[in-house]
Parts: sequence; C-alpha cells; structure tokens
Amino acid sequence: MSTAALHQVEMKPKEYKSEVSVVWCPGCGHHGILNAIYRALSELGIDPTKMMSISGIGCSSRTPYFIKSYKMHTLHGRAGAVATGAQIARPDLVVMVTGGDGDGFSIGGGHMPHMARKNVDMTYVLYDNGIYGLTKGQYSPTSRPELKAYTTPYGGPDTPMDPLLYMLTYGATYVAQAFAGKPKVCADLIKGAIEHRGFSYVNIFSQCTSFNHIDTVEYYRDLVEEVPTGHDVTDLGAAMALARRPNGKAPMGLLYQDKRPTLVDRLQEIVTKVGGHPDYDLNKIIDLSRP
Ligand SMILES: Cc1ncc(C[n+]2csc(CCOP(=O)(O)OP(=O)(O)O)c2C)c(N)n1
Repeated sequence: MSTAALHQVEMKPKEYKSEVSVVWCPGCGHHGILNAIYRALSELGIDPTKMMSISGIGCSSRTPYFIKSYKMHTLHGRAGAVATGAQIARPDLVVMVTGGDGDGFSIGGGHMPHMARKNVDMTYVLYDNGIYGLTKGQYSPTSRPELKAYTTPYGGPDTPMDPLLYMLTYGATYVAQAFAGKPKVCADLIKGAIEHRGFSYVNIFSQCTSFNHIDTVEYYRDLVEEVPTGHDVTDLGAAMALARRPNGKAPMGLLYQDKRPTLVDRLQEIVTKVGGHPDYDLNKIIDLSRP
C-alpha cells in the first residue's frame, strides 16, 4: 500500500470500532477476525480518514459497518471490482475488502483472478467458514462434501476449491492463511498484507457455530499447522506445494510474497507515455499524482 496512510495516528484497537453494534452470533469466528483487523490498524497507525473498507453481501461482508473508516457496502460478489476502481481513483488510501467464501468465490468468483493478476494494491481478507452464513446455511465452494447443509441434506456432490492455490495461480503477490481462533497470527498477517504493495490475500478459517456443524473450532485447531520455519516465501513452487497440504494440514502463516508493478504503477507508465493527449488525458480522469 501507499506509505502515506501508515503511522499517521495513535489509536488503540478499540478506537477503530465504529458506533454500529456487531450483530454476529455468539461464538462466530468473524468476531476474532474483526478484532485482528482492529489490532492490525492500530499497530500500523492507520488514519481512519485514509481507509476505504469495502464489502459485498454476507455476514462477513458487514465488517465495514464495524470499522471506523470510509466504507462501501456494495453488491453481492462485486466488492473486488468496486475496490479496484476505488484504489485506482485514490491510490493514497488503504483499500480493504472483507467478505466470505460465498461472496468471493461463488458469485464473486469471476473477479478474483483479475484483482490478483492486475496486482491491485489492496488487502482482501476472506472469512472462510465453508458455508453461506447470512442466508442460513447453504453449501459453498469451500464446503467439505461431508457437510450436510440446507441445499445438500445428504452431503455435497463436489470437490471443494482451494483459495490459496487459486490465488497463487492467478498471481496474488501476498498470500497467507490463518484461523480466527489465533488472533495474534491473524493480526500479524493482516498487518503484513496492508503493508505489502500489491494484491494481498489473507484466507482466514472462521467457525460458523449456527450452520456449519463440522468445521468447528476444534476441527480448525487441529487442521492448521504453522508454515515450517525456513520456508522461502519467494518460492512460488514451494508455496503451492504447501497449499496442497502434503501432510493433510492446512498451512498457517505467510506462504508467498513477491514484488511486481501494481496496476497503478502500470497505469502511471501509460500516463507518462501518452499523458497530455488533448482527447485522452488520463491525468484529468484519475489523479495518480498522490503518493
Ligand atoms: C445477487 C444476490 N444473490 C444472492 C444473494 C443472497 N446471498 C446473500 S449473502 C449470500 C452468501 C453469503 O455467504 P458468504 O459470502 O460465505 O458469507 P457469510 O455470511 O458466510 O459470512 C447469498 C447467497 C444476494 N444477496 N444477492
């Protein structure tokens, strides 16, 4: 992200809470993720007036309401597209998308590769609870086939997708994973994602205590295993090998980080080349001069 928004204010994590009450069910993992976001923002000293929090629709997509920042609650699955536009228009802001596996990978699945391949300078925190929570429990792209949901009373017919492999394949330049029950790990990874210049993706397992009765806290606690020490985060092949869960465990930590020009960097190159054209002056359309 742009360094302009970093270390601007001194605010405690709780001071990033907005006046809107959090309405998630007791025990929902989303609470842990939200607290981790507050903590990351506080540790980075992000000025709330320099942050744009964007979401689609879902329980997780309510997150922007709970954060003191500018915000947009957009259409189901379209947060990434809106965030891409916001980031181009205001590259000086911290742009963060928060949403679920349904919002991101079902209806929003068409947008995910493009944010990654374009290397849009933003943070995407995906609350992965393996179910559609807001609509009371339908099977999602990350549901395990064993899950008996309203739409799959006998279990699911397909193989779950792997968000990490997906993001690594499409060129995200920061890919990490955690579990909501590990708030410090979540906060550190979100912090790293905000600091990273480029498209950052953080997948966080989040228990849905109301509708997903198999992906429990105990299940996730046993599933995750810290990324081994010595793992080279610049090695895409090694990151993919880990994401494939060689020992059956889901890696927790930073899997991959790379440097590549961002979308705004590339647009800036074009502006430099063709800027000032009387019919098509990009500088007049978007202000890329901000730091
Ligand atoms: C166009 C459209 N289709 C369907 C819906 C219904 N809908 C609302 S949220 C949602 C899925 C929510 O699941 P997820 O994104 O995983 O978030 P969670 O609630 O589990 O945090 C669906 C299908 C909608 N609001 N708009």
